[in-house]
Amino acid sequence: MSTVIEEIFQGILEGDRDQVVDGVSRALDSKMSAESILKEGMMSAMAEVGRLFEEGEYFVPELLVAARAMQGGLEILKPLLVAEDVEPVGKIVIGTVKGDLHDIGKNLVGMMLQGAGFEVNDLGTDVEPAKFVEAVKTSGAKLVAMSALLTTTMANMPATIEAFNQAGLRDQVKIMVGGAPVTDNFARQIGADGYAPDASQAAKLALSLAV
Ligand code: B1M
Repeated sequence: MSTVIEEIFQGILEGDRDQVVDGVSRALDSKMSAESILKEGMMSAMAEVGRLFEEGEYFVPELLVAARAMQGGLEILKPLLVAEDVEPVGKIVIGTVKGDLHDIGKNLVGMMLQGAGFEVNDLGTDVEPAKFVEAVKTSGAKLVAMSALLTTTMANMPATIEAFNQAGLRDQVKIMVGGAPVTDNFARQIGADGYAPDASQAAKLALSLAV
């Protein structure tokens, strides 16, 4: 691991937003790609934070400061991941399902979708099924992306699909799902139209569903 990547990694582990922001800026100055900074420095650090939490070394406050530091780095990378001045290829509604407050992965997916040319309507976190339906009605979006990070909140994915059924809109939208506990098999079981394991594959999937 290069020194600057190590600094970004440590900055996230220690919840030091300034160190992450500074490290990401310097890594970009030294011509590292946004993708490698994201993967090697930031996502690997978040995985380590999760491991430390699982082992009882970290608690929720450490998760929160790590997330804040990660968001600081993402703000700098965002312009490089998001395409500007391109004709939208379609509209997509995205959100983290009801009961779930995790938004870093969902935000990354949103950025990649924007990078792929989608107009993204981000509903945020803890999104009720009815709010997804309402957003599709008002925006006319043909695609919906749901994120869940907890095994307990995954159940709100089929509940949201059911809300589209109830509203008579299921045939008019393609629904894709993702997030750490979500699998391709789960996506099929709940009747989603697609599953993506990470943000760049989510953008590819959205493009294939949009045609
Ligand atoms: Co929480 N948390 N957390 N947490 N947290 C996890 C998810 C956990 C795995 C940690 C652990 O135990 N190892 C665990 C879940 C266990 C489980 O359900 N199996 C957990 C827990 C238990 C909890 C609480 C219950 C803790 C508590 O209160 N006791 C609590 C729940 C709160 C709630 O949501 N109601 C909680 C709270 C939090 C914070 C709020 C403190 C914070 C989130 C802050 C924020 O998001 N703004 C937090 C964090 C930071 C984590 C970990 C450490 C990191 C998550 C993250 O941002 N990863 C996480 C451990 C881990 O993931 N290893 C953990 C980086 C991100 C880039 O990856 O989100 O996976 P990810 O997104 C990826 C892919 O999954 C995919 O693409 C992304 C980029 O490649 N993807 C999609 C995501 N969404 C997609 C949608 C798509 C497609 C792909 O649509 C098509």
